Amino acid sequence: MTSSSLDLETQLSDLKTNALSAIAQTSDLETLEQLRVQYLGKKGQLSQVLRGMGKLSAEERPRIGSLANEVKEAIQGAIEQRQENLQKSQLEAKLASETLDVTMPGVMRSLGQVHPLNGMIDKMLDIFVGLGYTVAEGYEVETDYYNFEALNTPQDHPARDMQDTFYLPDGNLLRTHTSSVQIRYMEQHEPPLRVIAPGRVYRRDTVDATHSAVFHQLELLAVEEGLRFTDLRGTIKEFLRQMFGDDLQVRFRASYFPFTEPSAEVDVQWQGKWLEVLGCGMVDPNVLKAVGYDPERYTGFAAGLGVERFAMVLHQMDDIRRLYNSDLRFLRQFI
Ligand code: 2NL
Repeated sequence: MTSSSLDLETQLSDLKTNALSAIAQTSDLETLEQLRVQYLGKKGQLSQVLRGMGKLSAEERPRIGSLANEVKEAIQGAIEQRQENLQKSQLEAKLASETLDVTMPGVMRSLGQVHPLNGMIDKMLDIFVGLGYTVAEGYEVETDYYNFEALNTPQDHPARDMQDTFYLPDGNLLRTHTSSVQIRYMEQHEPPLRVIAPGRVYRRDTVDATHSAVFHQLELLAVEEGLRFTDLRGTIKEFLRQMFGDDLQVRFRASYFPFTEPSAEVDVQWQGKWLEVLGCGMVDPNVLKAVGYDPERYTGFAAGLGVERFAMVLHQMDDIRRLYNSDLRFLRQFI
């Protein structure tokens, strides 16, 4: 054995001892990687020692070679082992610091609620959809024709009084009822039809506890061969029964509307008093003619109601303005 082979043996054994001790003392993955480069890298300590192998004799070379291999594998193995341990303890530390208490209450979001007016409209739509009606919507700005003319209300009619309507500079107006929606619907469809039109309408009214210049209406319309006043009566009674409850007393009083003939106003017996809740009638033949229907073949019935009035009666409200000024202390009562 030559001195240089002994020398290399010692160097390799020292290298191994130092490396293993340094690896064992490492407490983070970054330093561990630095050690790998330092010992096993291309310019690392092991490569440097192996450079000395050139001086060895042919017999010594394989022995030192396999020794070097052993040292390399030992260091490699130690690094991998350490790496695994460090990764594992890092993960454990992370998990420990991020523990999640799945039994903790969540972050509550307040959901908001349906406004009593919309709640009332929803309830009405549900009832009429149950009776086979289709919901239709239209424009709040209307032409004179769709708001009045087609509804048997010509220019000189008392209901056309300037006082009753908001006119726009271009001659259009803010609709005073949702009947215009139904006129447009009839123009687009052939009987038989059942349609309801809910929506915002405008009247030139002075605002007080029971009047508003902007309010909500719901109108219904049915056109078919052979429809009679009893069909209207049965429909209205069923609607009111579902709104106010079973065993409701309902009264039809003769009345007048330009677009229906005959016409009636309907009262219900409520908390000991007769209360007017809606207007209705058989569609005037002139209205059917205006949309191109043959009034000899088809008859129709229609009704209109103010949604605010129903909300006020059913929720016992004393002032219509409470429905518009968004006071949550008031609105929260109607969940
Ligand atoms: C009321 C009365 C009513 C109608 C609305 C109507 C619609 C068409 C044809 C015929 Cl397209 N009539 N609507 C009929 C009778 C009464 O409303 O007091 N509303 C608040």
